[in-house]
Amino acid sequence: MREEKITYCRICEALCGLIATVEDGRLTGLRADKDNPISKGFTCTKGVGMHQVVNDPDRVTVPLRRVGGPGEFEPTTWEQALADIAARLSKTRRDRGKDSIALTIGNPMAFSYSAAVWSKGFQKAIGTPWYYGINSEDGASRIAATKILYGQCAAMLVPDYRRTDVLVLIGANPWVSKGSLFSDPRIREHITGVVDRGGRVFVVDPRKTETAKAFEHIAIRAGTDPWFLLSVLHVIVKRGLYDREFIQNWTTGFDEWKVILDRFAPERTEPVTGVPAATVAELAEAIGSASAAVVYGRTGTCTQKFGTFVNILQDMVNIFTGNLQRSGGWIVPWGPIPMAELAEKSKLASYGQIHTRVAGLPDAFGMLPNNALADDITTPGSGRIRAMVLIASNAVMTSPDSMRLGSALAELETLISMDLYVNETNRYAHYILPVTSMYEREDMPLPFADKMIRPSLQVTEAVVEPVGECRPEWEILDEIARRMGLGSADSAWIQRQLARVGVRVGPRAMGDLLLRIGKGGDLFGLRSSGWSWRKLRERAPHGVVLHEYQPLGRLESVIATHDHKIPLTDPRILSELSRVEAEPVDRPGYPLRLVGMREMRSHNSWMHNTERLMPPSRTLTLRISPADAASVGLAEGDQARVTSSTGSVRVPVTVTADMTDGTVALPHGWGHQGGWQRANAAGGVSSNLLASSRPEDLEKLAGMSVLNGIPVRVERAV
Ligand SMILES: Nc1nc2c(c(=O)[nH]1)N[C@H]1C(S)=C(S)[C@@H](COP(=O)(O)OP(=O)(O)OC[C@H]3O[C@@H](n4cnc5c(=O)[nH]c(N)nc54)[C@H](O)[C@@H]3O)O[C@H]1N2
Ligand SMILES: Nc1nc2c(c(=O)[nH]1)N[C@H]1C(S)=C(S)[C@@H](COP(=O)(O)OP(=O)(O)OC[C@H]3O[C@@H](n4cnc5c(=O)[nH]c(N)nc54)[C@H](O)[C@@H]3O)O[C@H]1N2
Ligand code: SF4
Ligand SMILES: [Mo]
Repeated sequence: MREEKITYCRICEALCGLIATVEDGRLTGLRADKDNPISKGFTCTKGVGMHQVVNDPDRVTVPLRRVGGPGEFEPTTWEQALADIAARLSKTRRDRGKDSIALTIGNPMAFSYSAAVWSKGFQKAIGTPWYYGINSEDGASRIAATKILYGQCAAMLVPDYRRTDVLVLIGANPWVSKGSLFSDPRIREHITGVVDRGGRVFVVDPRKTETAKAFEHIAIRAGTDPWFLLSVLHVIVKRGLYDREFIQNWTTGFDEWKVILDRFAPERTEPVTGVPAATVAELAEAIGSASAAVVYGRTGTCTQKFGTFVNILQDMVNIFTGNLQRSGGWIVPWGPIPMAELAEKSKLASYGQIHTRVAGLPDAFGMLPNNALADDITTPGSGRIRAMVLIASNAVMTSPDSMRLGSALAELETLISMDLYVNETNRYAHYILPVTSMYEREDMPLPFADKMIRPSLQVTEAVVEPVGECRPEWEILDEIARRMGLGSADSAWIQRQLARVGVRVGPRAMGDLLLRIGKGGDLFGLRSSGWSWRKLRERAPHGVVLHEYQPLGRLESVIATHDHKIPLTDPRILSELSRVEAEPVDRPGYPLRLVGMREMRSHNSWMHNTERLMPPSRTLTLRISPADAASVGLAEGDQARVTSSTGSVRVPVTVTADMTDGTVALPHGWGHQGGWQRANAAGGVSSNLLASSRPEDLEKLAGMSVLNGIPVRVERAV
């Protein structure tokens, strides 16, 4: 039997609508859903190729138990696995304390509403403070910057580029990434729309990226964004392009900044950043004279040495020019589901509420940095991690200093993983439990509900039955907690409230409830225009757009500091400024700077095992400028040796004028040694062998890993 089912993609934040073809219960194809009003027929090659992951013969579809060295597994039964896991975790918890068990969460968890909520519940049930994840390689600095400036990080801001005149993309490549920390499957059309309306789009990036090629590229030396943005602010202030009234009403410390910015004339920073003073002035003038402008940065500015400070400076450009919470500016979006309120109530919207044991690094949104894991596992003392549950994580590939983390994981008494594959991280696990993929589970875009450029709603049912013996993460977590005698893993805030009144709910009932009580909800019949899960499935199976443009909430709700003013001279901001001013520009022995690069056919480390995305012709190369290549005698295809203070890798080069002199780029997530045969055969190296997890090398305010702007040396490999 052949059926077509309406669903949506959950690989990246665009959440594109898809039509799944199911033949005799098997997912055989995925294509764009032209009737989806949010994505209107857009998809990418990964989205429509995901059925090859679902049906991948290398996928883990039965529980696996380690029987030898790392990566040596044999199949076992659920009963055996669950009984032994519960016994081992119970013993560790009893003998060594609740804080001897940690959870480590990977990126795909954000896309499963049930797993995201139940993982927090499991943490609560165990009673451990240790919940690690990839925020430190992603957006912890964005969270920290938001908290420092606005006194809250529950409601994150997004660029309202559909109504702006000037958009500045700094450290983001949405033509490939499809945007992040907001959802917009029509991002290309919408950003192109800025220019169509007569506006301008600037792309500040050390590489002439796919996005930069489409707009005005400002080539910058990697890691020098603080100097660049300080100069943009300098010109804005010197030329009186700031919004006096806004600054007066909503900030403190502007006068101090006027004095500070005197030191950052563009002529002074040009030798550091490589950006001509005239370009800085032109950009500042464009932003300052536009009726609406917005600066948006992403991983390129988040995961660098001054990541939080750079995010603050980006916001300061938006703030100085009065573009905060203004149409076409930097805004808190309208959300149909009360996610910000929930995050606030459940104390999830935190920064620096808890700290890692050894290096004392702060949490961001309740998540501790992965880069602290190796020390927190290997350093003796109370609270040392002895057992760990990995959910959708490939930290060894995606966090810095892969080798150090791998050997630390090998020391754990118990390591459990829930994943689609045997990857480079869970090869050290004692058990790998098979989980349902996105097409074997129902879903709603809970964490993204308040980050939509066009506020919308969509839900999906599972389109096929679980492959093999796969189970959803939430059920597994619940069952382990139950067998450990801890009740269940449904102890997230909302569920605890319901449990108090005697209602125990699974994910579906919880999701429906959140939907119905939100601004887009039917309030259980009180609001006839509102939605419930059932009504969405019946009347809007392709999804529904609730607002074509963002309704703007009040500024008071964005700026939640005690006086409702943005503290521009918070001591943390000023201490980072001092560090920037003391920073030596050149690192002896490491003349170049390494940055990352996302590719259309990769998704971090986990989509390298299908024929569609990894044809035999595809290889990993280092991108280098013609001048830098010539200076060390490298020609196209030659093998280079790239060396940082942490590690050294050998990789062939692509010589390209897309690279700014002084910066080289290497995609991450390659160099596989897992159970994925095609990925292993594709070769390459992990760029994170070059990144440091030494505490002194991390970003100061959020503990970010420095993945962009790593000082390196490139030579001809012998
Ligand atoms: N050098 C460098 N490193 C980086 C980055 C960079 O730009 N440069 N980017 C960073 C960023 S932004 C991120 S988000 C991280 C990602 O880091 P991770 O989340 O650690 O890595 P992924 O490659 O996304 O792999 C996630 C794992 O989840 C599994 N998986 C997929 N779907 C599911 C599912 O539905 N359930 C379960 N249980 N498992 C699933 C996959 O098989 C894979 O093993 O990488 C970071 N690392
Ligand atoms: N195809 C694909 N799409 C993805 C992903 C993927 O792996 N593949 N991953 C998803 C995830 S998890 C995330 S978080 C998002 C990330 O979304 P983005 O951040 O938009 O993605 P990147 O391509 O990493 O863009 C970062 C850009 O910063 C630039 N850059 C590096 N260093 C510097 C610097 O020092 N200064 C400046 N100004 N720029 C710098 C890089 O050259 C790069 O172009 O993408 C998501 N989408
Ligand atoms: S852009 Fe993202 S959400 Fe859309 S199909 Fe591609 S991977 Fe899926
Ligand atoms: Mo990410």
